[in-house]
Amino acid sequence: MTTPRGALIAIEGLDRAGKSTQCDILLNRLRAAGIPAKLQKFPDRTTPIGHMINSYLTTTSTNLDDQSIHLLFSANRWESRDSILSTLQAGTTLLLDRYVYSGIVFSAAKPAEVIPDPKPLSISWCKAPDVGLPRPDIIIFLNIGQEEAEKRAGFGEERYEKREMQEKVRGLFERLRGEGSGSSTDKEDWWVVDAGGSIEEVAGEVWKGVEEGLRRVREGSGEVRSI
Ligand code: ADP
Ligand code: 2DT
Ligand code: MG
Repeated sequence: MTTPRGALIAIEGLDRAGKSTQCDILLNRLRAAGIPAKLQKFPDRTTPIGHMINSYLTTTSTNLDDQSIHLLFSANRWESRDSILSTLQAGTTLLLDRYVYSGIVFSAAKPAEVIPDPKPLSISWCKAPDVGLPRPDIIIFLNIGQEEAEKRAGFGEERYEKREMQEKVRGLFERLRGEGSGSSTDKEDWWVVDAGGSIEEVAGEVWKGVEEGLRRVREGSGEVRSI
C-alpha cells in the first residue's frame, strides 16, 4: 500500500492574530497524535530571494516598486513548490505560516506608488503570479479585531506594521474569503476561527479546522490541487 499523502494547511490572519503561536502548538499536537508534520513559514527569509524580501521589510533604504516586491514574494513560494509537493507525497502534513493569501492582500492594500497614474494593485493582478502553486486543503483564518490585536505586543519596526495598512488588509481578507469561486480561493477553502480567546481556546478551534483538512485529504482523490 502506498503512503497516503499529507495535508497542506495554511494558517492566515492579520499581524498578531496568533499565527506563529498556533503553528508551533499545532506542529507538536500533530506529532503527538502520530501524524508526521512540518512547518514552513512565508516569506522564507533564508533563501537569496528571502534575503531581498527581508531587506525590503526591515530597511527603508531598500526601495523596490510594488510590482517587483510582489513578484519576489511569489517567487519565494515558487522556489518551495517542489519541496512542498515532495513533503506531501512522503505522507507528511505541512503547515504554512502565511501563504498566497497574505501575498494578495498585503500587495493590494498598499498605497499606490506608481507615478504618474497612481492606482492600487488589483486583486486579480496580485493573484496571477501564484496561479499553479499547490492549493491548501484548508486555510485556517485567525480572525481578530483591530482592538484586540493592538492589546498584544506593540507594532514592530517592519514596513507593513502600520494601523492604516492593517485595516486595509482586514477588509481585503474579508473580500477574499467571501469571493466564492475565484481562481485561487473558494469559500469552502476557508475555516474561520475567532482568535480573540485564550491561546488554549484558539488552539482547540484551530484543531477542528485541522481535523477537517485531514478528513478532506482522506476522502479526496489523493491529488494535490493547484491554485
Ligand atoms: P502572528 O504570528 O499572527 O503575528 P504571534 O503568534 O506572533 O502572532 O502572536 C503575537 C503576540 O500575541 C505574541 O506576543 C503572542 O505571545 C501573543 N498571543 C498569541 N496568541 C494569543 C492569544 N490567544 N491571547 C493573547 N496573546 C496571544
Ligand atoms: P511575517 O511578519 O509573518 O514574517 O510577515 N507579506 C507576506 C507580503 O506582503 N506578501 C507575502 O506574500 C507574504 C507571505 C505580511 C512579514 C510581512 O510580509 C507580508 C507581513
Ligand atoms: Mg508570525
